[in-house]
Amino acid sequence: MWWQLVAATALLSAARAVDRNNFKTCQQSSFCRRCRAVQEGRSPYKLLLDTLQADANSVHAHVVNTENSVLFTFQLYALTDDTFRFKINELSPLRPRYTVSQHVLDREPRLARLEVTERTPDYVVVTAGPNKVQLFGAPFRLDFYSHGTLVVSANARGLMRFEHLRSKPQQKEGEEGAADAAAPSQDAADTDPGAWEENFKSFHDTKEFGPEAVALDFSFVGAHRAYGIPEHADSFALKSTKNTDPYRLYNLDVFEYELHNPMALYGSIPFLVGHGEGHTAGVLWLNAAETWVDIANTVDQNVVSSIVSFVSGAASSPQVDAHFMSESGIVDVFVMLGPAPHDVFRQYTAVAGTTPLPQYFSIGYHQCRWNYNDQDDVRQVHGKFDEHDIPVDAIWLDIEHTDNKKYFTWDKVKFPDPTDMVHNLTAKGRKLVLIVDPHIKRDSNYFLHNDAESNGFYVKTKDGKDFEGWCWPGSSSYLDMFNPAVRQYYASRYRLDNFHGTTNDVHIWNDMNEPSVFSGPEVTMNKDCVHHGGWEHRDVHNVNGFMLNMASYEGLLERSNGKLRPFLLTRAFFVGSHRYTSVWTGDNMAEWGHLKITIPMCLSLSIAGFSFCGADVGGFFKNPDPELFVRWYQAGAFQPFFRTHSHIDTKRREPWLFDENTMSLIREAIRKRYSYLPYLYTLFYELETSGRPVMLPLWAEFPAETPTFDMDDQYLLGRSLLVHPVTDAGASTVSVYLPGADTLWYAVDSHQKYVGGGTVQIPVTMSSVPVFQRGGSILAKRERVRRAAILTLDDPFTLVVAVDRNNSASGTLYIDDGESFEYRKGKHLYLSFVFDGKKLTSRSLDAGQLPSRTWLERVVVLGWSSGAASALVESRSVGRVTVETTYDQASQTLTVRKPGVSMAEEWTVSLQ
Ligand code: NBV
Repeated sequence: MWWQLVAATALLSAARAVDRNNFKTCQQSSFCRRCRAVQEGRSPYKLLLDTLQADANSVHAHVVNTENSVLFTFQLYALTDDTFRFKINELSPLRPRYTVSQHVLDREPRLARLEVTERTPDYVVVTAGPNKVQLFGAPFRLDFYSHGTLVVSANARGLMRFEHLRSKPQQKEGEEGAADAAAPSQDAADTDPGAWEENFKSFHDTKEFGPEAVALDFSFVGAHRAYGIPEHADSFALKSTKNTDPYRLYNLDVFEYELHNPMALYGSIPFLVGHGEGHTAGVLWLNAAETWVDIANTVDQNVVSSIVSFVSGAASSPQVDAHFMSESGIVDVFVMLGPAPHDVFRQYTAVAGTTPLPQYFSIGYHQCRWNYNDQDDVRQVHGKFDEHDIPVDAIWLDIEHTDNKKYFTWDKVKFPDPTDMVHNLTAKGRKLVLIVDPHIKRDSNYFLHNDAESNGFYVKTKDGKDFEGWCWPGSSSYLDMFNPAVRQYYASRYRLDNFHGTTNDVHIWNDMNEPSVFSGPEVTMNKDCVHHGGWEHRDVHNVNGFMLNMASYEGLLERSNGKLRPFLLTRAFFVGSHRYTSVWTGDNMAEWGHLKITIPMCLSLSIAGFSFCGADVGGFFKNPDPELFVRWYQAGAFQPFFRTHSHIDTKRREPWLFDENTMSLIREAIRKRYSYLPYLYTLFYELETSGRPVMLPLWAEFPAETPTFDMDDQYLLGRSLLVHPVTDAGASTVSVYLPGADTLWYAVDSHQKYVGGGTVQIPVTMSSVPVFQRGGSILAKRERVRRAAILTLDDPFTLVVAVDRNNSASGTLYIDDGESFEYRKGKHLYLSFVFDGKKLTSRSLDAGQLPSRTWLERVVVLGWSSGAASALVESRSVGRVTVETTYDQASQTLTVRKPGVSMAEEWTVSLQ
């Protein structure tokens, strides 16, 4: 069968390009065609201002499509923190339309007060704090103002389209398709032959409910660029789609994906950030159906006229226009008004939630391969890490560890004693991560299949039968995670007494959860499949992987009675997935272009709430040469999730299989990562508490610096480190843009000082990883090399103080037990460090307490120009002592040796 062929091709890595024929273009998708054909400036939608009513937090009114008189409800809510939400739905739909907010928002967004401050026959103004929305009647348009400035406008171009549910027209005998010739209509939804059924390749989509697309345009006024809407293997700044397909959001398993195109990939977050020199704003289009997004930048091409001119009479200003088009669902939109980038990030996470602090081990280095063959292989691999003094925190097992791809089981020959294997790892402070795919082998000897079949837990076909598709195990069915009983059942599979061979030190990797179905249209589930609640797969496709992750997370949480933080990795994702799991960018290749794309791909995810992101280090397909491999390790070491992985057909590539030099460069890169773990962990804590992404675009901190708007080769890790990995073969220099004319930057290895505000050429050798610490920052490191991250928890810290132009600096450090939820009950330390040019002071930022044995081993002051100095340390435990210092004139580095204070106490170090 042909899908077996697909599976077989997946195993061979001969052909090296995505097979575009497997995936739809917008033209091949009837709703996208219809939505994209809507002409600008002719919107038939009218907001009936005389129906508008207001209460304390919302206004509601009716909208009419003047072409067919269909009525819609319109609701606008003011939310706290400069955010608005509006919803449009049919007033009397033939059946309820799916709202994904019920599944992905973990709590109702907090409402703020609003009032109607102006009413005219043409428009109404709704004010909430410093912001307002001007609601225009005909044509319907919403203008969002932040502190008096127009920043986002909805339907300014009149591209709105809301296809109401309708009864299927009677088909005349002998006629193909369902378009009703007897009742001529202007509406493409009535005339499009793809409206009531659609074919793609050999697949037939029976569209029982007919056309039901929703679409709307948004203009980001003053924005130079738009970012976000992951996942695409493309530049961070979104490109104009005038001459291409729109960016597509439809979770798909795209075999051998290509770079720099708008094709869909494994996950979807329909969140867009518009950024200009003066303002940043965000739009979340909360819809889980297949979605396409057109982008137009006025900065690049004069494709649309700026709406500012007709709104305010002002001369043209930069603008980005976006057009969201979804196959079904409702219009549910959050407009985040900024004004600064960090405001938008916080506003987004106030709606979608933040990432809970991960376990400390999970930000260490992960060793994965499809597959480590057996228990002995696993033992040897982690033994070799010790032999070569390379830290590693987890060994991963791919699908071959199972009994014939039956997840939650073991291949008993290759893994006869998994418990022993896990203990061998944990004895060294390490973990095991196991893959669990969502396809369930239809095998009457498989308990999971039997349970699922007898309880009716599988996703159904439109005829009510269990849906069957082809995947790794052969004929498979898929648990319906939209059913709470299924999620509960699934979660309980992770209980230690249910999942033989696992312990609390075994963590989980959810692959293929788009879901990948080899025999399905576009390698996924048929859209007319039916989920719990009667929802078609069409409605929920993009949130499918999220639901699986949610159930897995619950399972991992429950197995430790809520004590330990679960660690998960996912391939598919949607809005909010970051609350449960980390993510990687799927099946990339051992090519330089794929190394480069890791930065924009992870940045796009980061600004959409998903910071815990990484890519397969070394490239999944093909064999990296030593240079590429080293450079990828160096880059990966500064990305939030750091894991190597490789295809089953590639050569083994554990570091010691390379020449001595290559191995030592890899060792150096991994050790460097470990030295920064305290800083990275602090960033993750601050991600949970403030929503600030771990990986940041430079414009997040330097919003007015236009050269940063199109940057794909460098980023900030937290606010204090600027990272520009080497991503070119044979590089001898890299051009690094150091932002901020008033900002100082220090190369972390040489301590050389640079003044920001331009580009510098940095010479590089194979061991160089160009990373710069920002002047004015203090960050914590741990410099002792251990086998694994959790073994360093009691190790002392080095504080690196990088002074700014005023000789001052500040920073934070977060410490806890690295694994439990006790930190939320105050069992942690969250410290603030302030250096005023003479004295470094440590204070607690909150009431947290931790019986910690950690202490301060070293203070390194970068940019110390006053020569040798003495250091007086004061604290309750050490009293007043003078400690040794050394000074390096050439690099202007003062090192204070062994202040010896406990991190759990308040202390000062004074330099004279
Ligand atoms: O489970 C096998 C692979 C896995 O190694 C990879 O990381 C996933 O992205 N999986 C996909 C299935 C098929 C790959 C061709």
